[in-house]
Formats: sequence, structure tokens, C-alpha cells
Amino acid sequence: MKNLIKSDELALDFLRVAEAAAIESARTMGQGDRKHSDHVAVEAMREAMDTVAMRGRIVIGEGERDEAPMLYIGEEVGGGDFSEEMRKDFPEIDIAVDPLEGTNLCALGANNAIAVLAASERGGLLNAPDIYMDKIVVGPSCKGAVDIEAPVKYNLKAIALSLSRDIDDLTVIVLDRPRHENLIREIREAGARIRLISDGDLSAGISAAVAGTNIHALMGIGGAPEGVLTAAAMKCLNGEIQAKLEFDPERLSVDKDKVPPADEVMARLRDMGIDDPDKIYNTDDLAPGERIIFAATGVTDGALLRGVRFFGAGKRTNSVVMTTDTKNIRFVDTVHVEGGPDSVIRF
Ligand code: VTB
Repeated sequence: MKNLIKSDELALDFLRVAEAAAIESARTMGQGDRKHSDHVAVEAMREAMDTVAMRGRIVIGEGERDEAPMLYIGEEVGGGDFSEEMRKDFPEIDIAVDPLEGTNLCALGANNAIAVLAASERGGLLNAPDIYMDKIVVGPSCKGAVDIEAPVKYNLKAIALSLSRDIDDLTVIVLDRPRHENLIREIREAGARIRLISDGDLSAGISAAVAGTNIHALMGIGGAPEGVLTAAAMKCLNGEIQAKLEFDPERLSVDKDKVPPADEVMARLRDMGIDDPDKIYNTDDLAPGERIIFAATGVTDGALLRGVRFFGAGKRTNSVVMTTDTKNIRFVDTVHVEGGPDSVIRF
């Protein structure tokens, strides 16, 4: 059938794309140059993306057209190796990318840097602006139990109840930022444990939705693009995200001149089709797609994924690739063999 999204086939294509970005950025691990790490991830992702048989369009990427040479919002990607005639039959796909989530983490060789992308049928991923977003992310057992507008203590009680444990047995991940001073105090007062992270609230959100990671929730303000990618992952993992756009300098604990003026942001939001800046977004608002594909590859070691390992005969990557319609969650361990016929592959 024409234009049908074959999720399982595309999932393996997107796996390749995430792996390519992870491998290139992992090569730069610890060099202390986050821009360079990001740049190589973007280039590798863009190049691999073009080999996929799709008519892809970037909806969340590296920025606006005039500020990013590749993977900018609106860029058409995919189908590069195919004729115009063949391309007509390819599925139309919207794509959200974060070629290197946690550029600092990679530059410092710290844990939890990942290469990520999500895809869906057209219109299936919110075109979120690159501003801040307040988020709460929980796993399947806590779905429907939390409310981003409720006091922190209420949410922690609800999470504890849903997981049949005490609040002091919970671990919440929070980005270590001055804007979270109150949030951190309230979590401490409620008695839960906290893991403060320097960067990477997307991989943290994914961990919160996977049992066995010992992470029970993500709370606080991070990037809105990462929020959409988190929502795509939640659709596949049966978790939940609630979110709200945030651009009030006071709530962000920054000087007024550090964020664009409110009327400018409001105008940008309206251009993107967002009328109500105070809207509470749920998982489906952020990722309404019915056929979502999510792929992430570890760049450095993390709670869920190992980082890229390089050895004489090649390299090894660890990824998760998930689909909503075929309901597969694949943890993929790939050995990329480069050596000759004598290469030894370890189990
Ligand atoms: C957020 C978060 C990301 O960067 O965008 C953060 O969502 C930036 O926050 O996961 P600050 O402006 O306060 O540094 C990450 O942590 C990593 O890209």
C-alpha cells in the first residue's frame, strides 16, 4: 500500500541513525569541547537519516533554518539515495531529533549522554518552541496519579502509594539548577531521595518509566524540545509526562535580560499554533501520533544504556528502539565490525 508507515522496518533504520550519531560523538568524549561533540553528532545523524526510505520533515531539531545548517526545523530529510519517482511512494514522517542530548556530559565523559530521535506520522509530534518546560514524568504504575499543578508532597505521596512503598523509598531526579531551589527543598521535606543531575533530563525521564532503574520520577524545568521527545518515549513505555511551558524569568530564577521578553515569546508561540501559554500538556498533547517510533543510543554509560565502546576490530553500541503500533521495545546490542576476517567478537 502506498505511503504506509512500516514501523518495524523504519525502527531499524532509525536505530542505525541513532547509532551513527552516538558513535561519532562518543569518539569526542572527554575532549572538553561540547560544540564539537554536538557538531559531529548532527553531521552523522543527518547523513544516516538521508539513507532512510521516507519523506521526512524535521519538527524538532537544531534550531531555525537561519541558525542551524543541518537538521533545522522544517528541513526535509530522507530518500537521498532514491529516485524522485520512488520517493513519491515513501511515507511522510515528522521527526524530532536530539543528536546529542547532554553535550556537556559527553564533553566531560560524564554519564547519561545519549543520541535520540523520535518519528511519527505527520502532525504526531508537537512543534514545541525551544524554551523551558516544567515537567513531571512517571512510569506506568503511577499513570493518572500525579498532577503537575498539585503540591510536590501530594505527588510524592501518590507515587509512593502507586508503587506500594514509602515516600522515603523514592528517588526523584532533578536538574541541578538555582531555579529548582524550592522544588528540591519540598522534595527533601517530604522525605524522598533526590538525584541531582547536571544535564540530561530526557534520559532521566526515560529511566523513570522503566522499572528496575531505581528512579521513580523526574521533576522540574528543562527544555521543551526534550519534553516532546520524552512524551514520544512515554507513549512507547506506557509512562506519563505532564508539562507546562515556562518563560517567566522569576520562575526560572534568571535576570530579565537572560530570557526573551514575554510578548516576543507569546508571538512565537502563536506562530507555532500555541494560543494558551499556560496550557498543561499531557503525553498525548506533546506526542499525539498513533505511530510513534523512538530510538536512543547510549553515548556515555547510563542508567539504561551503556556508552559506545571502541575496540580493535570495531565498536559496540547499546540502544533502545520502541514502536507504539507494533508495541515492541527492543534493547539492541550492536557490534559494528570493522576488522578483517580474523576479528574476534565477544559475547
Ligand atoms: C535542559 C534539559 C536538557 O539541558 O534543556 C538543559 O532539558 C538546559 O538547561 O536535558 P539550562 O539552560 O538550565 O542549562 C539539558 O540538561 C541537556 O541538554
